[in-house]
Amino acid sequence: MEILLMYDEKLKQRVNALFDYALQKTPGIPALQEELSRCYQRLEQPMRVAIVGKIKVGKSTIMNALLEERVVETGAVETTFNVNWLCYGSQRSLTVHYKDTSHLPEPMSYEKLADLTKRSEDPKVLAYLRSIKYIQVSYPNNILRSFDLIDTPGLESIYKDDAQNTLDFIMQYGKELTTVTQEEAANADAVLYLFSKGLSEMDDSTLKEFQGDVVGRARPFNAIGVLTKVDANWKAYDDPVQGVQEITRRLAGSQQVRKLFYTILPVAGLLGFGAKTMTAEEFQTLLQVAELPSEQFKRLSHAEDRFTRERPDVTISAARREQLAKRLGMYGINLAYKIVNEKGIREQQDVALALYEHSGLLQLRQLILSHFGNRAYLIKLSKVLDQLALAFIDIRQHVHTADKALVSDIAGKFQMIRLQEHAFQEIKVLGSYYEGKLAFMKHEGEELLQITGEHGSTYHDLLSMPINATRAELKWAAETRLCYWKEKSNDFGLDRTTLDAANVIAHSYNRIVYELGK
Ligand SMILES: Nc1nc2c(ncn2[C@@H]2O[C@H](COP(=O)(O)OP(=O)(O)O)[C@@H](O)[C@H]2O)c(=O)[nH]1
Ligand SMILES: [Mg+2]
Repeated sequence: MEILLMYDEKLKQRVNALFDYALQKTPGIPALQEELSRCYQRLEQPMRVAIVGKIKVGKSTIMNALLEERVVETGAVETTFNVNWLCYGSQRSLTVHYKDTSHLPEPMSYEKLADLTKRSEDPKVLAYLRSIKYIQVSYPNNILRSFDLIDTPGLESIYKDDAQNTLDFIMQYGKELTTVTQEEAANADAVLYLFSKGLSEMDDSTLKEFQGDVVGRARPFNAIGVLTKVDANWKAYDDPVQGVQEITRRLAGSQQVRKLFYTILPVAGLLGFGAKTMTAEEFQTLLQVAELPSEQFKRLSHAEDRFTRERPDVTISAARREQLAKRLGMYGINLAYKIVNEKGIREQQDVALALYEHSGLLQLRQLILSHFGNRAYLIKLSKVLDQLALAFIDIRQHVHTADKALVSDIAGKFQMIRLQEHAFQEIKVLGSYYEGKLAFMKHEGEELLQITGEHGSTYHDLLSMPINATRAELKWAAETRLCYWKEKSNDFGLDRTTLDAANVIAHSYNRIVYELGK
């Protein structure tokens, strides 16, 4: 009994019929045929989620953390020189796509990936790397069954403490990489925007960096903000992910953010990735560290350079300590010390799980899957309709006078989908809600998310009913909510936008009542 699936199916049928009609009517307009075919195919392909943010903010680390294995390179600025486009495949493989489209895409062995993403000093290699548009990587990883993940080089940025080679690199390639990243963000169906800030810098001006071109096209329903590297605040908070939540919640509630992002989540990406991929050797080092007397550990673990220094009084080699710091960060090491010594947890799997739980990654992963995953078709369709609308204007200008009316007719029919389909009305209401324009109570806002499929698309999910609820019980629940929202849509003390929104929600319930009554 999958209701949204069913509505999605109906919507899909209508959209497909329109594409078939448009293709059949326009054999004499090649530019239109090409655009229509491209968009038609696009709807059949997986949703594309791009990871965007400044260079070195931790994009590739989050990407690997979501995949729960090391697929893309992380680290020095030079490591993310190209766009990595990951999609599901039963075997690991890669294909290089070039900027010059006359150069056909070229399959290569997966092992080439690291070389293809690292910048080289050799001018010949460098010229070759710059000729690449993106690297498509097929990989057998479960999350890629839900959507493609696109790792971007990042936006130009300079940090006070950047090393000279980083500054040189950014001076030389920053603009180029910024352009590439912006293009990917614009082409993706949905985007994760990463940013990282010190506590003292976390105010509304934080969001200035998001106002430019990059998020020009972000809509709350297809964009999530991620505050990463929050482990840097481990001295201010016992649990930094939880600690900064107060700040991210406040930010997420501000008018400015509600227009851009669905929400903002705090994450310690490095810790999440390290916990998921900890090796037996790293765990052994961790257990040895946990055996250090508390006073000595405190002195050592205060800062990374102290922790990793050569020390005659510590038997664990500096190299192994350094490896641990690189993989878990000082917060991760301090947390693991507590987990082992205070909670008495000593199994690798259990320690890793406890660390992961403090990274905020589980919440991010679940949000991406529910928020993007459950609305995939609609998010893709929305993007396609936007692109088509632009293409129609351009094509109409260039066709013979005799064909202009035909192009307009088809453009109009596509436009009607957005205007008529209830799912788009729901998205419009979601938009108003995110922008804070609706006079809704808290539970009403939650209900809006529920009924638009945030938590799943079965009747039970939409109505928030227990799994064993009967058809009659579901229908009764839908009728009750229908009454509630109808009444609200007639409350003339409310503003027009809120009344319209209540009407749309009432209609959402009405559809369920109708389907269940069949
Ligand atoms: N402490 C800490 N370091 C991180 C975190 N995420 C990434 N890093 C480090 O920041 C550097 C840049 O990360 P990377 O993922 O390559 O950034 P990208 O350029 O945005 O892809 C690497 O040295 C990472 O180990 C984090 O959550 N905490
Ligand atoms: Mg990167």
